[in-house]
Amino acid sequence: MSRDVLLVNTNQLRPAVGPIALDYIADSLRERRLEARLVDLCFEEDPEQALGSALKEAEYLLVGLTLRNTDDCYLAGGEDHLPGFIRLAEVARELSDAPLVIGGSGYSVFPEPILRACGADYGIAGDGEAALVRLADALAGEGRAGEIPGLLWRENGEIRGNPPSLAPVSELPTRERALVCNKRYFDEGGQAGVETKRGCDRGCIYCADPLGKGRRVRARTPEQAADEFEALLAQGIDHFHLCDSEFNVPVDHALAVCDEMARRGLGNMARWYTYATPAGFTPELARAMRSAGCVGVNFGADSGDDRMLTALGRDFETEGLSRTAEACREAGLVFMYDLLLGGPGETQESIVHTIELMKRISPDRVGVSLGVRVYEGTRLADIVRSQGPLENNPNLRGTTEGNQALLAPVFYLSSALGDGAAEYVAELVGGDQRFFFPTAEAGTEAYNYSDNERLVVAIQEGYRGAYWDILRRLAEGQ
Ligand code: B12
Repeated sequence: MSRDVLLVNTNQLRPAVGPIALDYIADSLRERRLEARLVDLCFEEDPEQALGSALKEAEYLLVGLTLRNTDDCYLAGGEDHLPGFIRLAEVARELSDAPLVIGGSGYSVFPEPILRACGADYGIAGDGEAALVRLADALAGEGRAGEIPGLLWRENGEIRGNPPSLAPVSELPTRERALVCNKRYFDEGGQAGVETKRGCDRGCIYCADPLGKGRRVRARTPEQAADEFEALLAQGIDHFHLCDSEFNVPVDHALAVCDEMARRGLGNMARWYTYATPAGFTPELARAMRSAGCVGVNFGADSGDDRMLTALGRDFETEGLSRTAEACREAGLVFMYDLLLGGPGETQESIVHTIELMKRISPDRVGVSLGVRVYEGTRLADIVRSQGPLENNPNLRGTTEGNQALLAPVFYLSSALGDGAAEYVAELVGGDQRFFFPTAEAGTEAYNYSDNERLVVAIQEGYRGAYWDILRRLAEGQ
């Protein structure tokens, strides 16, 4: 029986973001003497044909498809990636008898409905490394599938599933990052991803991260994190984006990673960006991050109105936004505040407070999302359900008919804002260059990384780094 596993990257968005998940899974398969092969549809002109050829080339123990994004999660964008993914799963089904397994960050938000929709044999929700190895073993006749954490399977016409794994990630093997062509992603996507921890214990009412990654933070050791940077530096990559939900949760681990990187002199070689929370973002941490090579931080600020911060389940106040800004400026970090407007309780008044505060604090960039994607399993979904049937809910935009699982893109946009919410925000922003806000002239490309031609061209011309920072430099002529 074949011991080859075919891993398929189905994400074709531009700029190209590397499927680090498949690198990680390959490292775990290799440890068990299973061979991972990759078909990366991101770089294929004709994805269906490329998938078909790979399937015909060999026999596989299993075929694994990754689904990174179900949609662009952006009301102004409105792209749904699921139909394309389902089509690829159908092609795999038609052309191969190997068991078909799906996983990924997008998949893990809706494991049951997506498995139902795409006809695969198995799904793995959450962590994929150990689970896929155990499934491969079981399919090879060495062990049982029934108890694998995160596994979903079909039984008598029903879908059954186990809760996802919350096992420590420090026990996973060394990350060699050898399956994916990370250098090509760097050349065409401007950066490589690195994960120093998994999971988030914060209580934001809308966030999907804890669904896929767990509500407990599980960290790599600082040495493991630094080793992974070194593995990618050795491949000729020197700009990175962390794939942690929030780098500074918990702060102790963030400081320890920075110390280890600085100790190895990586601060002079690697330039990296990350997400972080303003809660507990101290001047000491900002300095340590800068010494470790961090150049830019994207903070999920959400709102500049204390009432809204509480409503969204955030654990900081607007005053924390001013302090965080000072800490970044002092340390020489470029920073962006991401806003999430339109959530439960949002009013024109709270939006005025927010935009005014942003203009006062003046982060290097402010990202504005209007409308909050609703995910099953979040407190926001509970709020939506408590407001009655989706179809009649005046606070919802997007697909409200026949979308009980919330799988098709659907967004919360407080009805208190009336019909002209986007125009209202645009007026308050007033064309201020620091704000990424889609307008009729600029289009959603102004701030949506899923198929963004401006970024693709800039990266071809040599720009590197976080996309918001590339867009900033483009606007400032740097
Ligand atoms: C970092 C990040 C970014 C960075 C990426 C930087 C980089 N170079 O990697 C940037 C800023 C570029 C970005 C952009 C976008 N992102 Co983003 N991003 C993240 C984040 C924080 C981490 C993703 C990651 O790499 N995690 C680490 C890897 C190892 O985890 P993983 O991919 O989930 O893989 C594990 C499992 O899922 C599983 N698995 C994965 N594949 C497979 C396959 C098989 C067969 C199996 C069995 C298992 C399996 O095993 C893996 C290892 O355990 C996540 C949220 C989160 N905390 O995960 C959002 C997230 C993935 N992003 C999201 C979105 C929406 C986007 C954008 C579309 C936003 C936009 N409109 O512009 C773009 C898309 C860009 C693109 N080209 O794809 C959403 C997707 C939600 C959804 N409904 O699908 C997420 C979940 C955030 C959220 N909560 O809303 N993103």
